[in-house]
Amino acid sequence: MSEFFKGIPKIKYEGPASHNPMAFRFYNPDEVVAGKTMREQLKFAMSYWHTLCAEGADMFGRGTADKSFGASEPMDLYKKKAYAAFELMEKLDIDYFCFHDRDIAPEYDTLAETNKGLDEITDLIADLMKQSGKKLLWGTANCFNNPRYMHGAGTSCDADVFAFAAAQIKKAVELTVKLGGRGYVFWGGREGYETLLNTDMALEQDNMARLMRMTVDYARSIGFTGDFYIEPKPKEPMKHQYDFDVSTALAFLRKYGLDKDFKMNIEANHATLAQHTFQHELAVARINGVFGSIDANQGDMLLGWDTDQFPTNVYDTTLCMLETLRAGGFTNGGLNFDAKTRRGSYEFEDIFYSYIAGMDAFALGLRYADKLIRDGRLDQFVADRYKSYRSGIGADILSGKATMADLEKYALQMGDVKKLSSGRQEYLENIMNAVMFG
Ligand code: XUL
Ligand code: CO
Repeated sequence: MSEFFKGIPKIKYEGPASHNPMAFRFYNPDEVVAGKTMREQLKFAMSYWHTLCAEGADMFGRGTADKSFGASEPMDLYKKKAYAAFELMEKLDIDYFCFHDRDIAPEYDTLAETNKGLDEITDLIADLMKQSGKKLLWGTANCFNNPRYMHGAGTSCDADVFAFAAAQIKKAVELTVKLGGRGYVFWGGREGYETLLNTDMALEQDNMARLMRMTVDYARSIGFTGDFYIEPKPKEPMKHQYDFDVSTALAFLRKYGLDKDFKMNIEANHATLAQHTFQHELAVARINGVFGSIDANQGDMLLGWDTDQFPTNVYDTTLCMLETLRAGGFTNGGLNFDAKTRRGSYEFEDIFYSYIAGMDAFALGLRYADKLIRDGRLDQFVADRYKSYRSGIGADILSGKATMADLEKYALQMGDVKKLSSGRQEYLENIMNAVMFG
């Protein structure tokens, strides 16, 4: 197969002093950080949709980047995308990829014809995976792009649409298993509403859960042992999406008994759209045992939509990796760059610069998170802050020994709370800077 990214070499680690734009300065795949190689800690994945498909179109203009790869007819185009995908992963030293069904093969007029195309392309992808050793992090079905999903997929008011979505997801699960994927994602792109005036919210949510339960049961029956993920997002494209944030998605999973099979796939820009920090969403998942995988990107705080930029903010990547290390690292999950080059960054080189920037930003984040943990001052501060629960009345509260009456007696004796400790936020923020830049 011909080379698609001509003139771009295999990207190697050259260290912080390097001025070579086609090199890593901080990502050194085989260096051990926090007990594992950076490659194992970070588990970078390429997003098939942004990388091979998105051409930079926005609401006001068509695409600026040409991703036709010199192809003239649909199947040829998607075969070329597959070859290009593996060339890109090889050159960037990325071990994993993620895809939607509609990213990898054309959608024809009938489901049968579309599925035939998927079979052919996944045979090719399976071969390329075997040759290269690249792995599938997760697969998913695109149940939001086609007009049939205008009212939702699993939450559509039309049972025919529910059936079609189920058939599409069944196939996507089969392909995920065929390619050895360790995860399957549900992102409810149209699972929400524009107005409650036309919406039966109770039925829609019950149906969404039904579809997930059917998917889990079917996937387990064909040997899928990986994780299912919900990817929370509060809005866009819908005014309100049911999987609003981690807390909301978790309540949904628990209500329908899906919490044993599902974890979260947390995306930075979705967190900020929900008015949370990325770290908040990761922490909520971690403390509730549903930390799964990450869609790595960043938003623009001056804009109110999902800009899916490549992540370069090192404070955010550091706090993300801090939560990831605290969660014990990734098991089936990893860091998928759900990110696209800006519309003006339209050349193939820009895709490489973007991935290099994102990978280096996360490599720095991992290095700094490890330093912060080894430094120990942040963790020690938090442990000390709650020390009143380790003895006396605090210990009695935690053990359940103290009753309301006991606490009243204690409070009456105290008269009032004497002295509180300072939260020391600025002191802690400065410790973070000292550890990162010291
Ligand atoms: C959309 C988004 C999706 C999911 C997979 O905002 O993040 O690309 O990651 O469907
Ligand atoms: Co995403």
